[in-house]
Amino acid sequence: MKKIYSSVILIFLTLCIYAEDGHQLWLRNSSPKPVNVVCLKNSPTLTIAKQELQNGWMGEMGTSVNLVIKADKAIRGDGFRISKNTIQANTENGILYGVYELLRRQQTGEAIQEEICNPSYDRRILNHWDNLDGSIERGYAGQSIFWRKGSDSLTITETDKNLWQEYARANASVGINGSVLNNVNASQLMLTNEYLQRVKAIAEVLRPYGIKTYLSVRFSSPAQIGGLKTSDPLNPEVAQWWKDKAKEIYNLIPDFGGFLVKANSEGQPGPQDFGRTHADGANMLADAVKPFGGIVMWRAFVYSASDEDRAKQAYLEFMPFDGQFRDNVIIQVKNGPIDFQPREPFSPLFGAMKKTTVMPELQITQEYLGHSVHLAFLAPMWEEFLQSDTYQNGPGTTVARCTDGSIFPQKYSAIAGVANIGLDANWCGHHFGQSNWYAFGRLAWNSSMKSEQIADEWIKLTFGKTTDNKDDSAIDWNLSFLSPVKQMMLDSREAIVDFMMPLGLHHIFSANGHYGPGPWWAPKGMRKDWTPPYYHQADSLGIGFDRTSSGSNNLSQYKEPLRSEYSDPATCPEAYLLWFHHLPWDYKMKSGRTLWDELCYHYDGGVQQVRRFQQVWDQAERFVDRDRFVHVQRRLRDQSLNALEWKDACLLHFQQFSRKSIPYNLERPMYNLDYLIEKDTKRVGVYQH
Ligand code: GCW
Repeated sequence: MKKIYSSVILIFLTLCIYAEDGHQLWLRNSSPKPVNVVCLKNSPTLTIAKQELQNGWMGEMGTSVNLVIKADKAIRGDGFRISKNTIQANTENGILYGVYELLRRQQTGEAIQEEICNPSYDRRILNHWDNLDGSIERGYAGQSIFWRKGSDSLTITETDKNLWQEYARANASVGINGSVLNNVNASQLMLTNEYLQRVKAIAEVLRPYGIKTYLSVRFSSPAQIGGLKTSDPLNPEVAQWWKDKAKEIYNLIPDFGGFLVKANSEGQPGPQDFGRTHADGANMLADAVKPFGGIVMWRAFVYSASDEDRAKQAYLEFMPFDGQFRDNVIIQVKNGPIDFQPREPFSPLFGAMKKTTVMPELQITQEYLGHSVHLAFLAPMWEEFLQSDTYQNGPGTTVARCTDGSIFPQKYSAIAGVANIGLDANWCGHHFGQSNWYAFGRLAWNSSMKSEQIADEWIKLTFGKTTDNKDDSAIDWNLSFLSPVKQMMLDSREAIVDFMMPLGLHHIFSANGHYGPGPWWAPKGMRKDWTPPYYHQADSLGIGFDRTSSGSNNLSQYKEPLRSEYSDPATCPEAYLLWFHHLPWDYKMKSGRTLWDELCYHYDGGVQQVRRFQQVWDQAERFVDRDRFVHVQRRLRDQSLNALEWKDACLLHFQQFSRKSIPYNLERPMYNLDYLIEKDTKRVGVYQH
């Protein structure tokens, strides 16, 4: 009997050790040592800071840690000065960030010497594309954590509050200090009092963690819910309606951040519906929130069905208004000029708008990078973007420096990421999707961080083991787990570029959810710029979009020397070649291969790379708990299959134009094109999520 009991206990303990559903994210530390925290002030935020230290201290046992709020000119905004046993900051939030930094360093074994850490951007904001019925646009991790449908949709439960608190804590631990709670395709209901009451409740949970709440607003709200005849921004009653609404919101949420607006874009209402401009619309809203210290983030994601190259349109629409926006308006610009593709050059608006505050918008959710199926670590993509040189004020005018306030005078600095969070136990669908939430926070805090460092931290925090322990098992862990898994993460985005759309190809997705390939997809009557052939332009002569002066001349929107460098195929980086050029199939590449052969090598290389990722992960089995191991293993298998579909679909489709054979040393196609097209049309298989 005794024996049975002990085996039951053993099984139970084993299950406890092994049952990791990922809900703890990178905050898994559970064996703290005693610590004595000294802080002369008290507040909800400081209480959290103290508790975090007590619950997570891994430094010397019994140390006294001082939390000191004291003005210091070298510390900016919510920055902090950190040392082994003191955190000093100008603000309470700064103390909290310092605490998380100290704990992170203890856990990862990183050195702690006295140093000041200041944030790159003042506002580090998540954009949730969450609808009020609980669904999430481009969300792949379940329903919304904020909204739900049904008769109890507005009831606030303890479960809701606990989840919001966990969410707030995770954000604060990486420095995120803002959340836009609803989709940019906004419902007018968002601004009704019953929904605002729920916003108030959410804001109350987020506040002690230093997070401001923002809302996306629908421009036609005055007419739709305010009983007005129009929503014309120059109509005084409309302006007054927004002022009153702002007042109502600030009464409920005194530290409310402001509005995010998608206007006259993809069917959303906006000032142009009334013959007014983006500046008219944004300024009217800015005036409404100004007395309360609010901001308006006005999106530049606009493109009409005109014949103009889509990549040029945002620049054409917004540049004429440079300098005409109020100082509390920020123009929110997606990293690339089209739409969150696996690789895009930076949008030419960065650095070009010199008299207007501009903020980058990144997409954390993997709309175009394999949803929650593919393993895609996005820090390398964001690093590439933030460090891109715009040359707008001479060499070194990187996107990061154009937007963080170090070059242009600006009252605010901000960066946004479209969240990948939902009700799934592990928050992000894919366990590795968490690394992108983490990476966004880290880069928003310090835009010059290297992807390698971010991956290193994240793996250590998420999959265990500290490095200060130099015994054999730690060495083994570093060599056999940390290194290969880190390399896999660092290579993962490029692998996706290779098997989906290498050499500057873009937007050749099936319309079917932006997951699988669809280079052929062009139904009659469809808007041209919503079909892949518009982007790849494959014909018997070659492939690619000519954006030089002989084509759409999108390159005229970039500053020299980039314009000339990119205009000449010989000096244009090959990663952007077909983004800017239409080239013959036998164009000679740097490798000496023809363009066609090079394309084949990239597609094949991407597929082979995912198969190597499978090998890396399978060898990682002994270091990972069962649940998370199997979860990632299955997804890598699906990714491998999807990669093969991409390769076969694209090469077989383009081959109809190139009429060249796939180099014989490469793996042969395994699918028939007809099958893949039919599969796409019928929406079957892995396309469903
Ligand atoms: O990437 C596209 C998406 C839309 C999204 C839009 C936008 C919220 O496919 O789902 O709408 O961009 O950014 O507004």
